[in-house]
Amino acid sequence: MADKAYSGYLNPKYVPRADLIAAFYLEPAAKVPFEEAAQAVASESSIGTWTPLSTLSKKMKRKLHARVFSLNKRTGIIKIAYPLALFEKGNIPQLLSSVAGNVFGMKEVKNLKLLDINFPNRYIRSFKGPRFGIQGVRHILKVKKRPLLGTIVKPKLGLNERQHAQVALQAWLGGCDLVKDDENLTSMRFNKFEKRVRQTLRLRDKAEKISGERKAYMPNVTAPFSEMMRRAKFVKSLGCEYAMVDIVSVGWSALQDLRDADLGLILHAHRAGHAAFTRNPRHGISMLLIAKLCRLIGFDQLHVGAIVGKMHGGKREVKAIGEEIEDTIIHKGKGHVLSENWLNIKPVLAVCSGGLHPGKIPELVKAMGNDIVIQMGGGVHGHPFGTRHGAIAARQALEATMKGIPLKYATMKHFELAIALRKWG
Ligand code: RUB
Ligand code: CA
Repeated sequence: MADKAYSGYLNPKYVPRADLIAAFYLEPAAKVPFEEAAQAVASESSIGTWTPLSTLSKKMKRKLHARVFSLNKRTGIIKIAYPLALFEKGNIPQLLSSVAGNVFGMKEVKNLKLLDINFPNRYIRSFKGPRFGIQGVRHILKVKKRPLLGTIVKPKLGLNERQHAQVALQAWLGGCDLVKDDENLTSMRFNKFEKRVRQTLRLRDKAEKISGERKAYMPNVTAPFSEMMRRAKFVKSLGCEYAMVDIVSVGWSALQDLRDADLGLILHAHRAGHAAFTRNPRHGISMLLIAKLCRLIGFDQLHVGAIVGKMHGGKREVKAIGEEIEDTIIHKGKGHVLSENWLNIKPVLAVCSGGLHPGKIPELVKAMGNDIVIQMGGGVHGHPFGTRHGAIAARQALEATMKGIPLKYATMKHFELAIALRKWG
């Protein structure tokens, strides 16, 4: 490499083979040439610093430095190849400290977004991936084809343990398969974790007996690491199938340990907080990449966005995330910057949630297909006649959608749905 700190990291002729590839969107700072900013990113995220060094042999430098092998000033997209030796296998925090570390704060860049990573096979093989995946979840819940129907107990905070369990019971009896805690409900003064889980699971059993269907509860085990693990083991000991975690607030290291503990729980990932770094199209980390990390680590279900709901995230992006966590071979294009081969890592079930109600189901299923969880909080509990009728309406809308019957015809037979559509459209 030449002596300028950031030179020697650009090689448009380089053809990556077993490297890890990262694609970034890059806007250089004022007066910084695009090539220099690109090389600054490649340097800082691999082996370099602001000045040339005498501490590393030329041979090791050649072996380990990253290479910008593709650079497009018009689109701002650069692709960097990293030798696999730069990464510790099975260590997501280390990966992020490298390719998503110092680079975002460098003065050479004005904006930088990590869009996608292609993981080499050897790296992928160092992770377990989901234990259950889409088929495993379907098998446990005995739902073969249709989307799963879920609800979040609402209000998100405020109910006591008994009220929470009662709301869950009504949702299950109305037709929901899944009931979950909300992201900020953990163990509160007015609603203690253990008491809530015991009472809710008791009513889950009751709902199964009455309805003849499988029903599941997803308690939120989010907490400092050792307490989170204790809560996960506790729910498992009571015969609960799931644990739900707020992946961003809990952090990657804890997520890996939770998965690696192999407790036999279906792991549900709530992504609250992701938009702090995924939403800006020019700076941060893409939600697509967050989803890839969740699949590698081994979450069975992940919130991906609902397209037609209340949260940011358009059709192209949400569909691409859905494909990324579901398919084995990912091709470039249509929202995927890089390709991927997931080998034998199982597919993750996409959860569509946020601002949904029965009237949104046909459009959502048309965009996302059947392998999703359709989750609605307000869209069930906000029904004018209450939770039970709200869940009935949602299930009616889902069954009609599966039969290809337009909802406006379905309302002629189903008054709960008619009331829901009158309220929400
Ligand atoms: C939805 C809800 C979830 C959001 C999060 O409630 O509580 O936290 O889905 O967003 P409601 P995302 O159905 O009443 O809107 O799923 O996009 O991560
Ligand atoms: Ca929520």
